[in-house]
Amino acid sequence: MDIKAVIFDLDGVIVTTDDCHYTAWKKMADDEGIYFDRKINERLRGVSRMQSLEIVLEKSDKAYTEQEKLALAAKKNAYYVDLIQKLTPHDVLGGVMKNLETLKERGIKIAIGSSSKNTPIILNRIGLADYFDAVSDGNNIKNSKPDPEVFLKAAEMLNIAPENCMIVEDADAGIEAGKRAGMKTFALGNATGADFYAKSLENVDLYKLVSQ
Ligand code: B16
Ligand code: MG
Repeated sequence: MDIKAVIFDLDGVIVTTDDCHYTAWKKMADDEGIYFDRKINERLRGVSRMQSLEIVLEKSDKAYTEQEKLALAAKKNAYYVDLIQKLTPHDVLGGVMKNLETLKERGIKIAIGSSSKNTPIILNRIGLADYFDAVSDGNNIKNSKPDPEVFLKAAEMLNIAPENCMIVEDADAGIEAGKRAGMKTFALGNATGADFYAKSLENVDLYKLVSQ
């Protein structure tokens, strides 16, 4: 493999914000009397805020106007932003810092490729705001995962060809995006269909893998 950069998804890979997303959607759905559970929440991983809302509303009989939908998404986001204020560097997932440090030391570029518009807040809270060589997120893309745009933008920012990049993802939508971008893919947790897989980054040496 000739990997020169590793692009990390944020929610569910670097930090445990996936649970904050669940709690915030659940609260919004309960307010509206809409059924929502963790199984439905799995379908929201890596998917944009408005597309996530459409999935949540599948369980509702009410026809919401565009304006009402925007208000519901804003309400969920307010709950979510409130929850992520409590994040600290301790919430960075196991094995992440060790891998980031080794890749950096050995000259492999590291980037964020996240669908989230809250990426800057999260990186600030966990003390990694200036740590990555590039940050591509929900604020600079038109199409969210499984579209490859967020990863292609990250590669462009790094000035590295897509075939020399590997993405690390916890969502099927993200793995599909990485494949469509022409990159190597590493799946974590419940994500499937990737070139490589691990339950978490705890016992993984990404540098060793990419330098093979
Ligand atoms: P926001 P990732 C994604 O982040 C989340 O997995 C997904 O659940 C969320 O809907 C999306 O970000 C948008 O987030 O509402 O904060 O803009 O996994 O691509 O880092
Ligand atoms: Mg994710």
